[in-house]
Amino acid sequence: MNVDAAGLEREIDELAAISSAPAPAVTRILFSDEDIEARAWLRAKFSAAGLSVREDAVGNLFARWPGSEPWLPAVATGSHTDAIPNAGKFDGVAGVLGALEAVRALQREGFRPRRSIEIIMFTAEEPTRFGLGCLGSRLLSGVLGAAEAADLRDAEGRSFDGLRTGAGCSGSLDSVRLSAGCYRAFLEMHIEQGPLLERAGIDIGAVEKIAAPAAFRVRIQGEGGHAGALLMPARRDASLAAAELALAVERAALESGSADTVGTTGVFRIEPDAINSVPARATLEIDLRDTNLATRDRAEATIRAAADSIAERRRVQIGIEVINSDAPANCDEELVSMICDSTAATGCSVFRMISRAYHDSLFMARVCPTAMLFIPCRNGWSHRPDEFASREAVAKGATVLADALRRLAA
Ligand code: HGY
Ligand code: MN
Ligand code: MN
Repeated sequence: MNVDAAGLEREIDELAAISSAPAPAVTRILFSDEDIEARAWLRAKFSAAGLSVREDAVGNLFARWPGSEPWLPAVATGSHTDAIPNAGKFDGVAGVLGALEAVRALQREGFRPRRSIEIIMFTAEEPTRFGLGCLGSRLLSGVLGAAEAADLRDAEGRSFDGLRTGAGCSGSLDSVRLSAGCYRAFLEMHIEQGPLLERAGIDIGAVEKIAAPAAFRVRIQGEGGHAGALLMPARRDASLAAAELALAVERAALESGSADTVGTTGVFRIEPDAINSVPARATLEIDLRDTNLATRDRAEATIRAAADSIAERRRVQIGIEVINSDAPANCDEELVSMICDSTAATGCSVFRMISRAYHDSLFMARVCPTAMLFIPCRNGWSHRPDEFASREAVAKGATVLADALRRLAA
């Protein structure tokens, strides 16, 4: 299998340049000008490879290599190309362009698929725009309904419908959901976003399970006042209640009894945000994950209990809204072992592992048999401009993916 490692590296760099942040950072927010430009760039790449491209009502892109028996459920692969602010150039992109190069490598060697092979670029994997991640794959899998999606608004109050039609998407949201049995399998190649593969010197991670993400928006209402004249006993400072709650999130994760529980207060806003004004309001967004649902639910209950006691002690109101609360996904064992076979067939080392980040695979696992293959990234860094995967690591991932696609589509 001859993957064009240099060409793939060039394409990753070309796509990284379509960003609202200066290099080496990549920012490509859903339905932004950069996202729209990146979609056009990708469409051209898919067409140049002879794939037939279609886009659904929310901007999921499908690039199909028709098989000789096109009526059979296709083999799907892909990932996302949107990027959170000041991210890196491999998250998601490695799985979309790696899939494209895997298809081109199979074309170059004269492979003729019996089942069609379809590359999917999922819209909105990142939660940046609407606060909810995996919008495209949630709608494809039916986890998110059309009515809920239509209600989504971004921080400026712009509606999902307004933004998607502005980005050139058309069609009803009801038309997005995939029919059961539409795909034989779905494989996603992705950087690990953790340090295990690099530390162990292993080429490929065969993902067995994808951790369950939950996210909460917390609004805290205290009472503001003059920083000089309002004496301490009379204060109901929302920012201090928020600070205590953020520490409670950390404690709940550390004391859950499992190393797999992670809690992050990634958004922490206070108002009026002025040095000489006692904060009246605070907004937090909390990300809580675990590979085990019951352990995550217990951690959530601990955080809620902490919020109740903080609210009482500090005489503030604390409202907790669930943004999402998803179950973990098990990858399909037949596909996981097939990925291991493909690593052996291509001279790559492999070990089985868990994905602690969520991916579109979390939802595609509800549509069809699904598995992921990870490639190492430097120090496990991700969601930061110095995110890096070597040309060799990306090429090995594309090679193993190509071998797996050939097995599934033959
Ligand atoms: O947050 C995540 O796990 C993914 O990178 N969106
Ligand atoms: Mn990401
Ligand atoms: Mn990703």
